[in-house]
Amino acid sequence: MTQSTATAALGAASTTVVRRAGRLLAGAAILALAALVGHPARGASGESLQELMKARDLSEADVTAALKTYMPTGRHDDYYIFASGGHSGQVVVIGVPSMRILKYIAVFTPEPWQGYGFGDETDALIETGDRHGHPLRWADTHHPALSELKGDYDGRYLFIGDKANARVAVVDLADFATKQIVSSNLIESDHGGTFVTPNTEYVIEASQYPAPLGGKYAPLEQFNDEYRGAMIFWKFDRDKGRIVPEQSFAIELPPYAQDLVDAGKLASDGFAFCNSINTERAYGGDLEGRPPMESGYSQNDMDYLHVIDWKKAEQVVKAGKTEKIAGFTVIRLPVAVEEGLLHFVPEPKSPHGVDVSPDGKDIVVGGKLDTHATVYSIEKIKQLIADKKFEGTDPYGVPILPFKESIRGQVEIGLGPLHTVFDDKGNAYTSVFIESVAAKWSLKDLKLIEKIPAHYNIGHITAAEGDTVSPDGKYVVMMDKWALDRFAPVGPLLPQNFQLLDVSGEHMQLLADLPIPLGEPHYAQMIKADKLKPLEVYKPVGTNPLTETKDPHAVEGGKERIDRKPDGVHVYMTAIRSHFTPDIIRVKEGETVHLHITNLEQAYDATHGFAIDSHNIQLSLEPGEHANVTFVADKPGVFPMYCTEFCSALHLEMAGYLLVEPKAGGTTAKADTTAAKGKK
Ligand SMILES: [Cu+2]
Repeated sequence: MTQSTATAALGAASTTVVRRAGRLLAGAAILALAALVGHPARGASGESLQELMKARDLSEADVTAALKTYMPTGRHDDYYIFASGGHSGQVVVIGVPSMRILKYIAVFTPEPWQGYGFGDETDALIETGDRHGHPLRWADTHHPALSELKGDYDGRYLFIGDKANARVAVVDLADFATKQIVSSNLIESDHGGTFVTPNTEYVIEASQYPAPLGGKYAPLEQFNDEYRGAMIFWKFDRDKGRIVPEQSFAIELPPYAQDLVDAGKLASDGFAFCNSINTERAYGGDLEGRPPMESGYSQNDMDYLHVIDWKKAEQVVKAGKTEKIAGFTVIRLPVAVEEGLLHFVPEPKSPHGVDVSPDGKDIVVGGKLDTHATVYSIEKIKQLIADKKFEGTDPYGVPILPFKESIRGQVEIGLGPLHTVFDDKGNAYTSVFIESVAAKWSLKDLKLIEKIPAHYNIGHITAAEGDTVSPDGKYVVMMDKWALDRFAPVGPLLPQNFQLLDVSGEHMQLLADLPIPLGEPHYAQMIKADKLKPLEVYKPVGTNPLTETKDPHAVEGGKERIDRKPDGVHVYMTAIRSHFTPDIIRVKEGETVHLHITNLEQAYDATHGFAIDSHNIQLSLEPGEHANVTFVADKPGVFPMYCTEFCSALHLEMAGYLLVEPKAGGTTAKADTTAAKGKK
């Protein structure tokens, strides 16, 4: 047997092992599988599987996990995870089961590789997210939400919230690029964002820390009267793929520090559910004789689950029973009460996740300082509202439904339940922060089935299609806040850890750890890969990704030119392997330069970059893409420009010069040379 046929045979044998692994692995008898192949499987360097396992100190469970996650070169993952990138202001795209990072999507912050924030359009896009006149160049991306149709992910858009600055962004999954950033100027921070209604009619963003609505000032002593929360319903235009602020509205809420949200579906369609963590209305003051925020927030045994009838709210908006605050349409709190679109139900102490079951009948709440997952019944809640069976009202007149008559039951699952996701077999999976486990329990009987340890401090949890009306089961990912001892040490600031679980069998199995070294990836959603149909190239050539149409400045091959206009020098440039045309730009000191660059390539992955030294210019031009960048050539000098992607054998030669000639009276480089040679 020649070397190559032996390798081919080994490849075929490995494939057999993997296929059988999928069907037969009950107990992970890897050694027996190796024997099935006929001979012990051998690696390229000749070791048997047993020898490899011994040399690398791998257990059978390790090898099973490896077989379940290994992707031979060229094979694609079954799922995508879209995870918030935390402080980076980006989104992380991860393949499952391989747990390979596939992309960081630039959203709220400049990202040089994608040229995001370094050209006219993306720079302006980031600026649309500036607030109160302050440039914002960071974000705390928190909750990504995939667009839905009939309660299922449709693979078209992704929304992501910025907790720190109360902003929402829209990412188009055709090109994995950010298209829009909106903020209301109504609220100062959010946490309950983003969550979508079942047909993505609205993208929901709920405030977190109460403040006077609309960016006004009011002293903390007026907290109860002047400070407020709000839930914003951003209207989404599916055809245009953009949020329509003019058709969006908010509902004013008491200052209870609203937390996470989920939209009802099927049995609970038309409702939104939101937790609150500060019905105490504490506002800190540890140096002023009041309890600190943490204890002030956690004195009551119960907070309030907010039950919001958004379909009724839509009618109230249509009827014009709204006010404008900071230019935003708001249903004021007394109107919300009067119209019966806001009700409270007590919920266990300091809750976090509120999660609607796939059939929409149950709403699961985890109380961080409690040991239960509490399961509310939408049927009971609707009946209590219809019967006006309230146990009282809060200080703002909001009716409170009786706790015991609103719930279907509680499951004792451990200390610190946070967030719950679902599989296709009627099971729920709850992250349990203080105990540091993921708990699997039965939605039907409300019985705990099994726990698996997290390493360490599990926050959120995500499941394959787990927020939809039809979850897939198969995989659950634990998002751990701590990662000590999981990875090679990298100084005091460690990555966070995503841990992939196989939940297809009787017992949960830990398959893989993925360090996320970029920010606290708060939450994620997992979608079946074949639901996405990403673009390969921009068509037609000259497309501006933000407008998704041919840019008015798009440049055709052969029509490259430099035009001097009243507003400056317009350079119409093309990029194609391996040159820019024109490759020399001559301007005078102080002139404004408008670069219009089209990548003429139509080959998949034929990206060119474009950078100019010392001008903070770096573009990424995907095949067919057009970008514009404007700058003032305020310093005389010679500035090389070059392609920043290794695009071809002559990539280094894909370069040119920006020559900024000094104003009259200045000194040119040529003059310097001649002077030095004494020929002046
Ligand atoms: Cu290039």
